[in-house]
Amino acid sequence: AAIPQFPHDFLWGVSTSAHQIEGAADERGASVWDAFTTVPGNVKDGSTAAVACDHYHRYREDVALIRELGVGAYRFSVSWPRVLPTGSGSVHTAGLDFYDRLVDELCAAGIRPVPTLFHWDTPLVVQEAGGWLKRDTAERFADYAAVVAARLGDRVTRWITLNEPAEHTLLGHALGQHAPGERLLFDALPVAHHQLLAHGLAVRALRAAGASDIGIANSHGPTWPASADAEDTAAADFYDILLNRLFADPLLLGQYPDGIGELMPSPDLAADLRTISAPLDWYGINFYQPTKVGAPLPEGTAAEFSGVTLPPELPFSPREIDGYPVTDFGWPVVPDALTELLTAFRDRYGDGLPPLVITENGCSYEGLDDQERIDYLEGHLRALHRALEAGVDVRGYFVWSLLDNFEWAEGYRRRFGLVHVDYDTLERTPKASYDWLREALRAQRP
Ligand code: GCO
Repeated sequence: AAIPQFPHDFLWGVSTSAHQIEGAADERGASVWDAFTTVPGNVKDGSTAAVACDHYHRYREDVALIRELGVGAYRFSVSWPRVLPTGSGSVHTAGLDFYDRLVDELCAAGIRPVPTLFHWDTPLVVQEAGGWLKRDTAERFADYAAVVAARLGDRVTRWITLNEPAEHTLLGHALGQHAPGERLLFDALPVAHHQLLAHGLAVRALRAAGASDIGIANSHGPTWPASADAEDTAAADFYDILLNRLFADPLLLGQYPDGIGELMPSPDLAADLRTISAPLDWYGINFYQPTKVGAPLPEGTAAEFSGVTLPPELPFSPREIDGYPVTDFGWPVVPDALTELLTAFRDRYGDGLPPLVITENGCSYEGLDDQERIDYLEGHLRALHRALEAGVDVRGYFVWSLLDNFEWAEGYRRRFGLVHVDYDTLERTPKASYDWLREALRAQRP
């Protein structure tokens, strides 16, 4: 079955990230993920992204795959340590040249390049100087944004500053299950503030370079209380603040959720919030699943969800969402939650909400004949269309991901690609979902 008719100027795309697909780690500066993956146990299959999909050398073939798919845009990320090996100072020319060639290849194929400037691969030198716990990193990031915009800004108009600062804060700094492996719990909150500040300063740098189409991509999902009991609804509300509002409120309302602001390290919080809430041209949402949350489990056991183990010290505990199919990753498939999320965003942020773009949506399943991925994508596109019909202003949709790739702490075990990658031969093979999406897009009226 085809998918509903979307507006004729709806932006269709696919998403990837540098560390997850590029490889060629020996041709760039080190990042926190290179260091993290060398520590035994950090990556469940013991792998690293030193080679990954070798996109760095095979990008022409991958651009051809994007072109044949028929999407109009490609969201990738620029590796900060590939452009500035120590995070600042001298530019690694060969690194910046790679993105120059990639953008030219995309433009020649009639595909709009949509670079994300930060997708978790902080230069290791920046991390060793304090990383996102240090305010100065926000300034370094803005300088890096200016370097990239100066080189690519004549062909790139649509920019994304950060990818999922919420997950990078939670997994990378509060729980230590992602790079840089800090287990700070609530002492990780400054990481949120400094990423938001970096975003605001980068917006300023991009506008100074002439950019006129700027967004951010953050992970969001509805948080459902485990029960109507007060302690469960309070826990779900708290998780909603940490996952959703901690970032969206400063960006879209210019204020932190109640009680959070005074926890943030800032010489002048009001001034920082003015920088953070610089007007956006659109807001990107990465959506995968809803989360069910309740009060901490009585026995205080750590609770596992979507591959993440939350320690008993946190004032909430995730709960299984049963009654729905689950992906190979154990993530529940609940398309209606996307409609719920988007209408809730519209209701919460009202006029403060710029146009939305789904910057990531996808699922992990094995196999080339991936009917489950077709069902997942079709279900979520129908749910997205219901949000459009309810009046939510959504302008685009990007599938995570073009290629099977390095799935962070899971290594290569989780396959999110429309295209299969054989990691021994690096051969790409389009899956059934690739063919399905290509036909579905052809059926969209121009
Ligand atoms: C992100 C995401 C991706 C993941 C995808 C599946 O940060 O945008 O984490 O990098 O690969 O969400 O988990």
